[in-house]
Amino acid sequence: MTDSSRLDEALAAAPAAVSGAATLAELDAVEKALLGDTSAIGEARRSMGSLDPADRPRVGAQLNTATKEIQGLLASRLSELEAQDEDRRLQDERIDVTLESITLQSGSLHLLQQTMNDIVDIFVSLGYQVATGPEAELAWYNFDALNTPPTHPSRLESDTMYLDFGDPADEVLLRTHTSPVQARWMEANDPPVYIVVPGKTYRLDTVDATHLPVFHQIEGLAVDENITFSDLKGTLAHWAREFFGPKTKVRFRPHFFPFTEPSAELDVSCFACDGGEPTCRVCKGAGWLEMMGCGVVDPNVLEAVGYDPAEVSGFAFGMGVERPAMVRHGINSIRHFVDNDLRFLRQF
Ligand code: 2NM
Repeated sequence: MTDSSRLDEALAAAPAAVSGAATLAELDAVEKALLGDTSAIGEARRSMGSLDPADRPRVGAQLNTATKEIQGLLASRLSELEAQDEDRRLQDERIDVTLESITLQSGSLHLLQQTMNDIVDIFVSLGYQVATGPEAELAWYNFDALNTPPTHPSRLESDTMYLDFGDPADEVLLRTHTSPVQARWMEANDPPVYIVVPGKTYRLDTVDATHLPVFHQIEGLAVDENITFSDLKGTLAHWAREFFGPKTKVRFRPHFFPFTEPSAELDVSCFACDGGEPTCRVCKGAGWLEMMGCGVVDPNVLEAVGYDPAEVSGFAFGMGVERPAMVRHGINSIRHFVDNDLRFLRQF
C-alpha cells in the first residue's frame, strides 16, 4: 500500500534532516534514513508491485519526484560539508612559511677515510680490486705465510697484541699490517692478482705525536706472469704523481722486509718545496718524504699460498695513511685524528 501522506511527511522533514547533518558521516546516515530500504520512499518503491496497475504511473512519478528532490538536497549539503572540510584542513594544516627552518648539519667522512679513498681510487683506476679481511688474525697469515720466521722481533709480545697464545698455527693476534689479507686472497684466488687492501692495523706503540697503537694502512699486491721491479717502479711513480701532483719525483732506497726480495723504501720529492728549501716545514729541509715500503714478493710467500714461483711473480707495497694525511694538511700531531674534536674534524 502506498501511503502518499507518509511520503509527503518524509519529503517535508527532509530539508531539516539534511541540513542538520553536520558531518559527512551524519549525512550518510541521513541519506540512508531518507532513501534507504527501510525509509518511506524505500518501502513505497518496494510495494509498487502490489499496486493496481492503473495507479502505478502516478505513484511512480510521485516517487521519482520525491527521490530526485531529496537527492538534490543531499548533493548540495554534500558539497557544503566538503567545502567546510576543506576549509578546516586548510586551517589545521597551515604552515607559517616565515618561521626559521631547522638546518640539519650534514656530516663528512673522517680525514683518514678521505685519504684512504683518495689513495685507493688511484689504484682502482688502474684496474685494482679492493680487498678486506679480519682485524683479529691468525699468526699464520700475519707472519708465517709472509716468510716471517718464528724468531722475528716483530712477533714479540712487546710489539704485537696477542688475543690468544698457542702454537704458531693457532695463535690469534691483532694484525700488525694488512698483508694477511693478501695472503688470504692468494690462497682463495688464482693469479692474476691486482688488489689494494685498506684497513686498521695494530701495534703496541706508545702514543706520541707520530704513533698510535691503532693506525691505518693501505697495501697493494700485483701477481701475474713476468711481473718485475720495473712494474713496481712505474706503478708507484704513477701513484705518487696522482696523489702529490704531476711534478713529483720518486726515489727507491734499498731496504729489508721478510716478505719481499729485493725490497725498497719509496721517497717522494717534497710537494711543498720541491726539494729546494733548507727551511721547508714539510720535509724539514730533506727534500724527500718517506712514503712506503715495497718490493718483489719473495718466492717463499708465493709457495706458502699455493702459487708456483716458476710461473708467476709479483710486487707488493705497504704505506701508512696517517702520515701522508698529516704532511698533506700540515697536521702536527697524529692524536688529532682520534681526539674527536669537531673544531679539528670540521676543517676537512
Ligand atoms: C710492505 C712492504 C713490502 C707486502 C707484501 C705482501 C705480500 F702479501 F705479498 F707478501 N703484502 N704486502 C709488503 C711488501 C708490505 O709494507 C711496508
